[in-house]
Amino acid sequence: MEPEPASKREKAEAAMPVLHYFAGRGMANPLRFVLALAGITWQENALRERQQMLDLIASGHLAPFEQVPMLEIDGKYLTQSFATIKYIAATRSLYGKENPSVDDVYHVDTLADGARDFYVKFVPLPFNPTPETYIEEVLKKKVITKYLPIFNNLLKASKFLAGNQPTYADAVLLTAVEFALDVFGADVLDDYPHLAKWKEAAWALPGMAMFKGSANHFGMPDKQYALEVDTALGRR
Ligand SMILES: N[C@@H](CCC(=O)N[C@@H](CS)C(=O)NCC(=O)O)C(=O)O
Repeated sequence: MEPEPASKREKAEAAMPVLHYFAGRGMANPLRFVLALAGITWQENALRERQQMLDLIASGHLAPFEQVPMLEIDGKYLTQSFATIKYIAATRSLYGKENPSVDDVYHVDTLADGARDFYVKFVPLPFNPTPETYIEEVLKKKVITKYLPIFNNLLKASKFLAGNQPTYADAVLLTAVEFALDVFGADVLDDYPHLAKWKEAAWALPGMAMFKGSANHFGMPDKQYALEVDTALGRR
């Protein structure tokens, strides 16, 4: 096969979305899962040093809140992870219907916001000085017991959260369920058969299956990840 002309290749590379974040789950993971569901391939710009964060702030692309994740896509610089997720969902048809009504959008957004609330409870774990206590007192007693029964019930009547078509809410929930499984082990879903079945179906979706084996899919955050976040944010 003829090699692609440099200009064409450069253009394709330039068009590949870039996610600016740390090399780990954190606030970017729901967005990663939604990108995967949309079938989007992206590059990670892993922030490890303070200067990288300062350069991003200086570029103006983190305005107005000067926070990451920031996603470069469609010639735009998008910040605020859930505003970005909703942009992807709207532009890549992740509301489960071709022309969702305002009520359809509201319904899917509600489910995704609940899944986000579930997910964000795991985010502080690598920074907690007493993680075992946080797991026992917060995650086990308050978080798992609240969200797993709710999502299991929601999945009784349909294959995916908002019906028989996947939506971006499924991708957000999968981010949280993956974290719960990593912390508590496979048994955590033993009493939640609809959720367990849904999890298999969600991972089997075309974009998700490919993402799962890729370098953009991060495992449990470790001490090195926490160190890099603290360094890049100037907290140490
Ligand atoms: N609501 C924001 C929160 C993002 C956030 O808290 N980012 C942190 C890193 S995980 C950050 O950039 N902190 C720097 C700062 O707030 O100055 C989102 O969902 O994107």
